[in-house]
Amino acid sequence: MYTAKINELLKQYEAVISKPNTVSEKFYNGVYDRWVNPVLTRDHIPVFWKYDMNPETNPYSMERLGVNATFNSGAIYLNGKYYLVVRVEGNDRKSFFAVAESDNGTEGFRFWDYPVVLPDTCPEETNVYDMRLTQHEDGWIYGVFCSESKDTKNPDLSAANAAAGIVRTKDLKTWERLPNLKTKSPQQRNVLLHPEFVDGKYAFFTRPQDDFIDTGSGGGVGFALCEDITNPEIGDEIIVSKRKYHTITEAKNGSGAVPIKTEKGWIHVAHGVRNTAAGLRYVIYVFATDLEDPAKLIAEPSGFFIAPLGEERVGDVSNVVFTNGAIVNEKNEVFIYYASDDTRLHVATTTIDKLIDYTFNTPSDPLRSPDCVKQRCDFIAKNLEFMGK
Ligand code: M1P
Repeated sequence: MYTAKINELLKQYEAVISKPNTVSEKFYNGVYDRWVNPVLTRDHIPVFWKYDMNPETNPYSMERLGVNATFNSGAIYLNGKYYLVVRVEGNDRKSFFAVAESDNGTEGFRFWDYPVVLPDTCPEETNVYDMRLTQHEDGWIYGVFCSESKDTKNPDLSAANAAAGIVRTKDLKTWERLPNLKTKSPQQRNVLLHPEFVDGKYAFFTRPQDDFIDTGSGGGVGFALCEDITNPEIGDEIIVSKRKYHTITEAKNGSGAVPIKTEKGWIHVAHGVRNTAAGLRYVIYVFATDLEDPAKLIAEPSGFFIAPLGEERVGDVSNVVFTNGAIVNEKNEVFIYYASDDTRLHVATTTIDKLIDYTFNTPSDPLRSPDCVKQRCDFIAKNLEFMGK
């Protein structure tokens, strides 16, 4: 029925999907485990998404519609299964969303037969990416993503506008598109919907930015309330996690996974960006906000939580790790899905207890070298005393 080559590709695909994953023994920090294999790569894309399977119309078994990358994924746990809404990027550079499903969250992710078909309600929209999935207490699952359009007012061919697109679903199959979020800031990316009402209103974590790439006057991760999700608009944004000079968030930062509710506060796994001679470096960091007032920062451990390591350092956009999805299961195990280099998707696992310990017992950044030295000396001194030296 198929050519020999297509049969071989189908076998290779099944081998990729069924490859077992294990915790990496090369990496230890006590905070989380890294896993040896990425959970999704472009090799996880079904053969029939790329190849015309019919030998009559594809006698050379030629790839017709290639896929370049599978990365930044929203994540949700439903009925004991782990679902990712993945950013899939075709060879044509356009991204789209596709659902991949696994029984255990660390291996065996298989894409559903068709990608997500979003209602095409925005004629100017050219690209969509980085969906955050929120299981909201109103009963809907919301997907908030970047809706990118050409900036037609700017003669620069690369000039673009980023806005927060919003969809909702009950089953990840049928999606209702709501209007894009209206905000005072010229552009928005990395926006997510908080899972609970705050003062009876919908609450968004935002990332105000003046420009498509540069956040400019945008001071960091923002927060604002919204009266009506079907006509979504926010007013002034309070900056919750600030960009700071000479830190991992100096150039920009942005929300990542939907905040994780714990007994001590909402834990956010976000990203921070700094500039280097080799270009931007993206790392993942953590902060926590108050249970009663989710706009109030209550902890921000110093430095990065996850930085690109080993093979994670090289890809289409090197020196990048990025997250927009995490899952907590009924055993309080935490699965943080993070992509490296806009190329592939990995998982890091930990537990709620460890995440709380990390978030609330890691010292904060003293912001200046002399104070960092003092912080480390105090730490060493306590250890030496404990060690009897
Ligand atoms: O290329 C790295 C990341 O760049 C953007 O993130 P930010 O808005 O913080 O700059 C996003 O486009 C993201 O998808 C991408 O991974």
